[in-house]
Amino acid sequence: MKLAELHAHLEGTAPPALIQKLADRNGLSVPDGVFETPEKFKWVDFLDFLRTYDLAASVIRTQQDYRDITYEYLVACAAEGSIYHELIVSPDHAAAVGLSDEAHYEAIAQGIDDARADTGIEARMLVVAIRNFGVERAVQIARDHAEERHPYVVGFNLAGDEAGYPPAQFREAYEIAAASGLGCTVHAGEHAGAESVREALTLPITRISHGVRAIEDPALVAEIVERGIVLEACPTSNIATRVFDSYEEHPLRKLHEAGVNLTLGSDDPPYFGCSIGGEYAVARERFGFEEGELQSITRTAVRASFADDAAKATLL
Ligand code: ES4
Ligand code: ZN
Repeated sequence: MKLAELHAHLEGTAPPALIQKLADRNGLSVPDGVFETPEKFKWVDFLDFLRTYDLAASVIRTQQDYRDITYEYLVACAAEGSIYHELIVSPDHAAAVGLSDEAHYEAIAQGIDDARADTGIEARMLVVAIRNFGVERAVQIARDHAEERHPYVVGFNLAGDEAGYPPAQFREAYEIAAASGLGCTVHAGEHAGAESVREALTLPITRISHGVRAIEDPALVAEIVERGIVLEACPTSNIATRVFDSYEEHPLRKLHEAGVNLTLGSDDPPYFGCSIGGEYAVARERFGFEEGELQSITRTAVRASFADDAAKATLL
């Protein structure tokens, strides 16, 4: 069984033990309020999660740190049977610790190359703008990647506070990113509803990060199917952040039955208590997906990935 994942935030893949190790190595203490226990991050709701995430990320400082996070995540995923990952990487987090974009991507690329050498896994990066840093910053990030960029940077995403910053505000950033040849996806339909997904569909995107609250509007689901938009569903993330109360309430199966092209992602695995292997297990055990359907989820992910065709051709 082969797995693939288009939706995990790189800083959000580092478990508490790795965050502690990086802090120690950098002569820092992990800020108060990051850990609930030595094994568990502490957060109470989505906005608090974003705060905790930024505090934990503040001890990730060096190229070695970014290489190690990338390597450790990909090797762990390879052990679960995964073959391909798109890692959401944040120029804002790199800038906050004084790393240039070039140094940041070179370090992550080294982690990808080392993980490939040891396990055969493949990965690429999606650069992300964080909504709550504003429209101008998002435009700047799109411009910064429009002309020259690391060859492993293949896409553009938008994350952060969806409810406070609707998708259409970021149209200019998306037009720049798409025109420059980056594949585009956007967080929508997670902490805001169908209207946010509808707005997202006016951007030049081929995928939506989450998008699952499209289920609130059947005509919108039909449009997603008709346009072949791929949803990067992260069911355990959605339960953890209370988008849905339980797996029983989650629309994964309904979206699949409506004909939506779905992929699976872990989003921020140690924060939400999940992994890519775990999400495939959840799809099988809680949502009744059969082996053939799970394999088609992986094929959808490879097809919808923003990697170049030569890289994709080696995957399936
Ligand atoms: C996110 Cl800004 C950010 N970081 C990590 N996970 C996220 N989910 C949505 N926005
Ligand atoms: Zn996400």
